[in-house]
Amino acid sequence: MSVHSGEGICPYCGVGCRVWVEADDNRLIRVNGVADAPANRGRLCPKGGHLWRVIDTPDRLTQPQLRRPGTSEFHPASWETALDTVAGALRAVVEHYGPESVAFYGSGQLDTEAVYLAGKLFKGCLGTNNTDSNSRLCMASAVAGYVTSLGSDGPPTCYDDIDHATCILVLGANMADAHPVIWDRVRAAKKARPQLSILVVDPRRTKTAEGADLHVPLLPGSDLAFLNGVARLLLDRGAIDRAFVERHTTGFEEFARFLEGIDPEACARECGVEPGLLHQAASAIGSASAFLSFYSMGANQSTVGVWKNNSIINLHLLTGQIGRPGAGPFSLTGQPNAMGGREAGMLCHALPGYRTVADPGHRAEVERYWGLPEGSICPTPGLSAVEIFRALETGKLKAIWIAATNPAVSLPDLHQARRALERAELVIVQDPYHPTETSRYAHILLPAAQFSEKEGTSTNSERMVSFSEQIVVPPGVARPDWEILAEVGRRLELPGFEFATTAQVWDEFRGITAGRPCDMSGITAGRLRRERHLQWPCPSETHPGSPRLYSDRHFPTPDGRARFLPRPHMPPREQPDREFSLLLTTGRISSQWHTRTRTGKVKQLVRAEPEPFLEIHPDDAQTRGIEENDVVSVTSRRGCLKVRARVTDRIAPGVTFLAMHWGDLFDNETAVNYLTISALDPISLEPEFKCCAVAVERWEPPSEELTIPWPARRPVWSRALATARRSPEP
Ligand SMILES: Nc1nc2c(c(=O)[nH]1)N[C@H]1C(S)=C(S)[C@@H](COP(=O)(O)OP(=O)(O)OC[C@H]3O[C@@H](n4cnc5c(=O)[nH]c(N)nc54)[C@H](O)[C@@H]3O)O[C@H]1N2
Ligand SMILES: Nc1nc2c(c(=O)[nH]1)N[C@H]1C(S)=C(S)[C@@H](COP(=O)(O)OP(=O)(O)OC[C@H]3O[C@@H](n4cnc5c(=O)[nH]c(N)nc54)[C@H](O)[C@@H]3O)O[C@H]1N2
Ligand code: SF4
Ligand SMILES: [Mo]
Repeated sequence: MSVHSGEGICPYCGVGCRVWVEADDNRLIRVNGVADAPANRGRLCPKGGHLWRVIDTPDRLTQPQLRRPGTSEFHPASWETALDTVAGALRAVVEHYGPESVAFYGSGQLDTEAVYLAGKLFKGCLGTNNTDSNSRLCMASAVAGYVTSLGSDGPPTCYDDIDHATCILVLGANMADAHPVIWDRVRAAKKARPQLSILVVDPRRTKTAEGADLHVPLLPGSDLAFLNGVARLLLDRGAIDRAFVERHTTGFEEFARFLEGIDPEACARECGVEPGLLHQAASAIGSASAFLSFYSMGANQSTVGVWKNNSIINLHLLTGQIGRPGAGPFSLTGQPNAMGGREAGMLCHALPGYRTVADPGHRAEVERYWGLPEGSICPTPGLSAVEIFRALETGKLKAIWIAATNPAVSLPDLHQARRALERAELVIVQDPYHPTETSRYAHILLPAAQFSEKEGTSTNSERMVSFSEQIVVPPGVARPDWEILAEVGRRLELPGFEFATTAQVWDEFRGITAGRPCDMSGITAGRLRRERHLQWPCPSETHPGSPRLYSDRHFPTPDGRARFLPRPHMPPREQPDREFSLLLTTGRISSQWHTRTRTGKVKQLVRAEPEPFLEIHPDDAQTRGIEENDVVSVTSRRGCLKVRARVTDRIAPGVTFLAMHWGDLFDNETAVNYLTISALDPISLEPEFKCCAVAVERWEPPSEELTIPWPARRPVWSRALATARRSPEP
């Protein structure tokens, strides 16, 4: 028996809980919270606690696999063969169709080392900015909100602010289910200081809303009306920090004029709530000595997602509530390393160190750092997530490399996304598991080592950069994501992929952040391995790290001032009508993680909520003859699915809710994204997952089996495949 143990960061949510992992004979046997960890102080939620059960499962992908053209059969291949095939196929596609014909679609679940190398490979060396991430479905609106209002991305706050705040606004976030360990800290603060006021703005009476002093159950998509109404009331009450506004902001006069045209009564009508709720919210915010706001997908996943972010920040600027303990706009990050992805430039407009491809100075700096000729990096942003899948369907894009995300469940308007995957000439999927809904479309499957099987670095919601140790050996020949990317770079004979260790990749990356707002240059690989975690900015090796940004009230805009941005209310893209008379909103439940490739295998978690359900208000159920547990069909302009009804007054009349977790690998065609709309925020290009119009009816006949047709065409890279096959198999 060989018991060994080590520490890592939970690979689920952006809270970033530090876990202590124990293994016996290379199998995980226990996961506990680390007592002195700054984020979780020993706590874990049930997903984290059951983590050890999801690593060693029968569906682990242990060997690279290649698909026989025109069939659904995969056969195992050696790494040599698989990597030669990937390199040969990418080279063939780029030579035949040009660099814009390939894309990398990654995720906030890749470690920073992998994201950094993906960017270097595609943006630096292959010459295409088509690298995007599922963060486009998630944090893109928050990124653009911070950049436009404050001058740079990066939450200015930290978790300890909870202990200093006197008023906490939670808008479009269900913290009790989605960021449970942080919600525990909010609850503990409330218990210690009952005068702390908690406001929750959410169309549903969630567990989070139940813990609030004030719940505003606004209609999906009406947040701008709410936020502008509250801002107007703050102005009327004189609850404004004039000195802060004068010294540290621009655009106040224009914003005040805009607010003069705002009628709080009309705003309340737009939100479908009593005007008194807006007055109560303004009173709580206006009288707070430290005002902290948390927001997440209810703000971001909207065609006005960036504007919602700007309008939340407007409230903080009006009241001077930023850059000091207990105050600030705190966008909650979804995934364990979505922050790292932002820092390393995964999004299609970005470069490492919060740089952009559009900025000639930024391009030149990165080209120099990478030792590439001037002009190597393309000056125009690449395709974003939804655009990638649109371009795959039209044939503009030919090849896609997908890592650490399951787009065949998580993209909006899923029938479109699946048509795109079917049409693609080359699909490479890099995942620890097979099959997944996405891996079934792959031509080449690359087995990824996952949590506890590799070392790596990630950044959580509060800018805390943390190191995770390798504790066990990956199954079969699975390898860390960064190693796979580096191997392909070397096979393509590209410069700059000669790394022997994870630490070398990290040290190269941190160097490129020097002098940038997310300066991590003082966070060396050695320091991270000794000190375990450090908060950026951390510009030197003796710097202790920074819990907060903007403590000096200086913002990274050209004039050093934060900007007021007047943002009028705009309705969601799709409105209910006679045919599709209800609004559908979507989100999470506490026991499951995204598309269930891991949490769906833990019976203790599955038991909590074994199957998908539609939340519908009793009035809407009654008019449709629907009773609790009836199977209902939910239909939008894009698709239809059948689930059981949960009749509840936790949701407003006219609104329905489905969780995003169920797909159709283990489940029966119940992916919510068959229904959702792919309308995008024009600035952040984030889709409107939180609002579309649906019809709901009672349903009886049995459901049909799902079949996915396999592509039959001969792809342009099939020669590469044929050559590669001749090399010996394992
Ligand atoms: N258990 C669990 N936790 C998770 C995840 C998971 O899959 N499972 N995923 C992680 C990830 S990647 C993310 S991004 C986060 C997301 O974390 P959250 O954003 O908190 O989660 P959601 O449930 O998507 O949405 C939050 C709330 O927004 C509300 N909402 C819908 N429309 C609107 C609207 O127009 N306005 C307002 N104000 N509210 C609205 C919904 O009713 C819902 O309660 O969770 C992370 N944590
Ligand atoms: N309707 C609706 N749709 C949504 C949302 C919503 O609120 N409503 N939310 C959106 C948001 S915010 C998000 S973040 C997305 C999430 O959507 P996805 O990213 O598609 O969901 P996951 O199930 O987390 O997929 C992660 C994949 O990575 C694999 N994986 C795990 N660890 C590793 C690793 O170390 N390396 C590699 N290579 N692979 C690994 C897992 O097995 C899994 O297949 O969904 C989006 N879709
Ligand atoms: S709160 Fe998030 S990071 Fe912490 S254990 Fe739960 S899922 Fe993991
Ligand atoms: Mo997310």
